[in-house]
Amino acid sequence: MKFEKTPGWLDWYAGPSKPRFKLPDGAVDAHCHVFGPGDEFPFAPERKYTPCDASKHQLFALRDHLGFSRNVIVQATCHGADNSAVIDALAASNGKARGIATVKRSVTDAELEAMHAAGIRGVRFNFVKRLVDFTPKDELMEIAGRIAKLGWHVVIYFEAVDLPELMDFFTALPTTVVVDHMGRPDVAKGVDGEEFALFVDFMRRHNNVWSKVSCPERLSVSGPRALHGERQAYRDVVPFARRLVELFPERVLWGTDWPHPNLKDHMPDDGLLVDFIPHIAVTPESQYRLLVGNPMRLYWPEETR
Ligand code: 0GY
Repeated sequence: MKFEKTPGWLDWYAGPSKPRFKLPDGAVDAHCHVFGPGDEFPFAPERKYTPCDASKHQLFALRDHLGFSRNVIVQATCHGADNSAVIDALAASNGKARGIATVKRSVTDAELEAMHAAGIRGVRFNFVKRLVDFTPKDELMEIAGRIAKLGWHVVIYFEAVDLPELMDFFTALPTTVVVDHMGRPDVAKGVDGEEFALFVDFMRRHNNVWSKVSCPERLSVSGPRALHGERQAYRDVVPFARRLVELFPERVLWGTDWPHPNLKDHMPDDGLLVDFIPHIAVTPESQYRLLVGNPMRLYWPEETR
């Protein structure tokens, strides 16, 4: 089926630079997506946007170009609860990818078990209103209870202003909980502001909560400018990510977010994004935990025992 992209859609950047930062051996890109291709894996009727295609082959080529070894592929909302594109990518990865699915209450135990065999290790609950329609919390809690039995975790995506209202639900989840993109702080409010303090407190009080210290390109106000010939872009996001890496070194993950859905003003150079990492994880030990130790413990525990 032929799909028309959402007007103004920015396609992923096809000529990423080589990062200067050398990723540690075995590094995991713990947040990325595949889109279609639409003629093979049609986008969902209930989607809020129609993206460009971004195939598994293109994702794996980026992985190799940047120096990653593995991917965690997160179901994007444009595919609704049809996880076939992610599962197809997992099957083609030679065990080098795991996945996060979106499921409905109607999913059967047999379907969940088949997803587990394919490499799915969690479900994503999305509370970003521009991306999804509302799902009742009792339905999500029921799903969380069922997937907990498989040893999966819950990935949550929300905007920082909504955290107070969602806190009781999040703290009642019976699994490890992984927050996308640091809970999307408004960086203009400052790393010591009340909003980010609430998020830090959430992680401090609940040691089942992890965070992806990802998406500076989405959160930055200062933008991609590299100053003084350096390759450090998105400087205003550094203090936020660095704070989480330093406070919770064993509960942070990093991902490219390729192919970067819904960006409005620029498409990042993924090589430059990788060069953001040594500014937020400043020692080889913290880099290893962020990129290898933590994601391996969560997604490939059988290889870390
Ligand atoms: C991201 C962020 C976004 C989109 C999705 O599933 C999605 O559609 O996650 C967004 O628009 O902020 O993590 O890719």
